[in-house]
Amino acid sequence: MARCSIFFSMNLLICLFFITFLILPEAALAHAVMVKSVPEKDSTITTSPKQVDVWFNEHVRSAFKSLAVMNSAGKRVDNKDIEQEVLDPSHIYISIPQLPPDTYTVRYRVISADTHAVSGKFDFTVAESD
Ligand SMILES: [Cu+2]
Repeated sequence: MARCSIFFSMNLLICLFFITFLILPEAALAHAVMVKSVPEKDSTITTSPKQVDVWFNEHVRSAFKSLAVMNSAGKRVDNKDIEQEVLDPSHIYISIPQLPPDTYTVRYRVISADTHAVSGKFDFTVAESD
Protein backbone atom coordinates (compact mmCIF):
# COMPACT_ATOMS: atom_id res chain seq x y z
CA MET A 1 0.00 0.00 0.00
CA ALA A 2 2.77 2.41 1.01
CA ARG A 3 4.80 1.42 -2.02
CA CYS A 4 1.76 1.94 -4.16
CA SER A 5 1.22 5.53 -3.07
CA ILE A 6 4.90 6.36 -3.45
CA PHE A 7 4.71 5.06 -6.99
CA PHE A 8 1.59 7.13 -7.54
CA SER A 9 3.30 10.27 -6.15
CA MET A 10 6.28 9.71 -8.41
CA ASN A 11 4.03 9.48 -11.42
CA LEU A 12 2.22 12.60 -10.37
CA LEU A 13 5.53 14.45 -10.00
CA ILE A 14 6.69 13.29 -13.39
CA CYS A 15 3.38 14.40 -14.84
CA LEU A 16 3.59 17.82 -13.23
CA PHE A 17 7.18 18.15 -14.45
CA PHE A 18 6.13 17.53 -18.03
CA ILE A 19 3.07 19.75 -17.79
CA THR A 20 5.21 22.57 -16.44
CA PHE A 21 7.90 22.24 -19.07
CA LEU A 22 5.61 21.63 -22.00
CA ILE A 23 2.96 24.24 -21.37
CA LEU A 24 4.60 27.12 -19.50
CA PRO A 25 7.49 27.89 -21.87
CA GLU A 26 5.06 27.66 -24.77
CA ALA A 27 2.87 30.33 -23.19
CA ALA A 28 5.80 32.50 -22.17
CA LEU A 29 7.66 32.23 -25.46
CA ALA A 30 4.80 31.90 -27.92
CA HIS A 31 5.70 33.71 -31.08
CA ALA A 32 3.62 36.06 -33.16
CA VAL A 33 0.84 34.72 -35.35
CA MET A 34 -1.00 36.55 -38.07
CA VAL A 35 -4.50 37.39 -36.86
CA LYS A 36 -5.94 39.61 -39.59
CA SER A 37 -5.29 40.93 -43.06
CA VAL A 38 -6.81 43.33 -45.57
CA PRO A 39 -7.63 42.00 -48.10
CA GLU A 40 -8.77 39.02 -46.06
CA LYS A 41 -7.28 35.57 -46.59
CA ASP A 42 -9.00 33.74 -49.47
CA SER A 43 -11.30 36.68 -50.19
CA THR A 44 -12.44 37.80 -53.61
CA ILE A 45 -12.68 41.52 -54.20
CA THR A 46 -13.67 43.51 -57.25
CA THR A 47 -11.69 46.66 -56.48
CA SER A 48 -7.92 46.57 -56.49
CA PRO A 49 -6.76 47.57 -53.00
CA LYS A 50 -4.26 50.39 -52.45
CA GLN A 51 -2.23 48.34 -50.01
CA VAL A 52 -2.01 45.02 -48.21
CA ASP A 53 -2.20 45.09 -44.40
CA VAL A 54 -1.19 42.28 -42.06
CA TRP A 55 -1.73 42.22 -38.29
CA PHE A 56 -0.15 39.90 -35.75
CA ASN A 57 -1.34 39.04 -32.24
CA GLU A 58 1.59 40.94 -30.75
CA HIS A 59 4.14 43.48 -31.85
CA VAL A 60 6.84 42.25 -34.22
CA ARG A 61 10.41 43.50 -34.51
CA SER A 62 11.18 46.23 -36.96
CA ALA A 63 14.29 44.51 -38.30
CA PHE A 64 14.20 41.90 -41.08
CA LYS A 65 10.47 42.17 -41.74
CA SER A 66 9.30 41.37 -45.22
CA LEU A 67 6.02 41.40 -47.08
CA ALA A 68 5.58 40.62 -50.77
CA VAL A 69 2.63 40.31 -53.13
CA MET A 70 2.96 37.96 -56.10
CA ASN A 71 0.62 37.41 -59.03
CA SER A 72 -0.39 33.92 -60.21
CA ALA A 73 2.71 33.77 -62.43
CA GLY A 74 4.91 34.35 -59.38
CA LYS A 75 5.90 37.88 -60.38
CA ARG A 76 6.26 40.36 -57.55
CA VAL A 77 3.77 43.20 -57.97
CA ASP A 78 3.99 45.30 -54.80
CA ASN A 79 5.87 48.59 -54.51
CA LYS A 80 8.53 47.17 -52.13
CA ASP A 81 7.80 49.90 -49.60
CA ILE A 82 6.99 47.85 -46.50
CA GLU A 83 6.07 49.92 -43.44
CA GLN A 84 5.30 49.17 -39.81
CA GLU A 85 2.76 51.25 -37.94
CA VAL A 86 4.55 53.35 -35.32
CA LEU A 87 1.71 53.31 -32.80
CA ASP A 88 0.84 49.66 -33.41
CA PRO A 89 3.98 47.61 -34.18
CA SER A 90 1.84 44.49 -34.70
CA HIS A 91 0.73 45.99 -38.03
CA ILE A 92 2.78 45.91 -41.24
CA TYR A 93 1.69 46.99 -44.70
CA ILE A 94 2.90 47.53 -48.24
CA SER A 95 1.45 49.56 -51.09
CA ILE A 96 0.47 48.02 -54.40
CA PRO A 97 -0.31 49.46 -57.82
CA GLN A 98 -3.68 48.98 -59.54
CA LEU A 99 -3.91 45.18 -59.94
CA PRO A 100 -5.58 43.41 -62.86
CA PRO A 101 -7.92 40.51 -62.10
CA ASP A 102 -5.86 37.56 -60.86
CA THR A 103 -5.22 35.54 -57.72
CA TYR A 104 -2.43 37.05 -55.65
CA THR A 105 -0.28 35.50 -52.97
CA VAL A 106 0.93 37.54 -50.01
CA ARG A 107 4.06 36.25 -48.27
CA TYR A 108 5.23 37.61 -44.95
CA ARG A 109 8.18 37.02 -42.70
CA VAL A 110 8.76 38.81 -39.41
CA ILE A 111 10.77 38.39 -36.25
CA SER A 112 8.62 37.90 -33.14
CA ALA A 113 9.24 39.71 -29.87
CA ASP A 114 10.68 36.36 -28.67
CA THR A 115 13.24 36.51 -31.56
CA HIS A 116 11.68 33.64 -33.52
CA ALA A 117 11.12 34.11 -37.22
CA VAL A 118 7.53 33.68 -38.32
CA SER A 119 6.53 33.33 -41.94
CA GLY A 120 3.41 32.47 -43.85
CA LYS A 121 1.34 33.23 -46.88
CA PHE A 122 -2.25 33.69 -47.98
CA ASP A 123 -4.12 34.37 -51.20
CA PHE A 124 -6.71 36.87 -52.32
CA THR A 125 -8.39 37.28 -55.67
CA VAL A 126 -9.12 40.43 -57.60
CA ALA A 127 -12.10 39.64 -59.82
CA GLU A 128 -13.53 41.49 -62.81
CA SER A 129 -16.14 43.96 -61.54
CA ASP A 130 -19.51 43.72 -63.19
CU1 LIG B 1 8.51 31.85 -30.61
